[in-house]
Amino acid sequence: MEGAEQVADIEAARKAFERFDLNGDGQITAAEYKSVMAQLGDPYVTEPVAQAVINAHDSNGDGLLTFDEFWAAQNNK
Ligand SMILES: [Ca+2]
Ligand SMILES: [Ca+2]
Repeated sequence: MEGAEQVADIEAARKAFERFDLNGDGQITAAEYKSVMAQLGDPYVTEPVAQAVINAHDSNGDGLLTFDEFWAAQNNK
């Protein structure tokens, strides 16, 4: 069942990613991250904080989080 669990995880991660990717362009910006965290009830995530979170997982350094980078972050806790 290891394979099935992996699939479930990636599907859950994709849903989470889509929740943050407000405009559906496949990348999470700091502004998107910030507004979703505010919706989730965390108003303390300011845009610089959001950018720092993204930068921590942004492996190609473009300041945006793709699903691949997001997924790698999920697997790297
Ligand atoms: Ca986006
Ligand atoms: Ca990136």
